[in-house]
Amino acid sequence: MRTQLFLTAGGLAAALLAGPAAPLAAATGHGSGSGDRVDTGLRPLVSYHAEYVPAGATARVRAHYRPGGKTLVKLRVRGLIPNRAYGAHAHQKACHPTDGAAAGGHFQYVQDPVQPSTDPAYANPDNEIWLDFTTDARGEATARALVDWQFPADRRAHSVIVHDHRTRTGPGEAGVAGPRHGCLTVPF
Ligand SMILES: [Cu+2]
Repeated sequence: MRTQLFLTAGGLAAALLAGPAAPLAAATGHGSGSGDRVDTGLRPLVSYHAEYVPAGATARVRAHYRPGGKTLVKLRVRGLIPNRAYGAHAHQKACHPTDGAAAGGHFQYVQDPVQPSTDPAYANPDNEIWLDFTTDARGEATARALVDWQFPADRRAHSVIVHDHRTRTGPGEAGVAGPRHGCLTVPF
């Protein structure tokens, strides 16, 4: 099964388009033993930049692993800068108290052999979990991501990182959203 992850771009597209019915998905599952839902509750965001993620900012992440094989992730934030756009994604590792880089790269369902990944064939909102948002006048926002897959049993995301700006999508810059300002560890 694993070898099917390393395909040409055409094969990759076919594997992604084939969705949950494809053999690729047969080896996947949320597998954490914690049921089909995750809910962090509203928790303090780890801040790496007090200007953009002020003290007292909070976030809540919920994930629902649907029976059909899709994953729905919802993000709610409070206490951020009003009327401001941020980028946000699910990242590979848990939050470090002071080092935003320690959360690693974005979780990718099909992994780009070239890391850090800026190839739109891999760094896109179908293969990663993107949760970009714009805050309202109170500094609050919600975002949701729906993907056609679930975390493999042996490989999953562990955090949501809040970035400086909206996520770019062009070749050579796909997935880029600027400095890491905040983080919430999520037991996906
Ligand atoms: Cu990110």
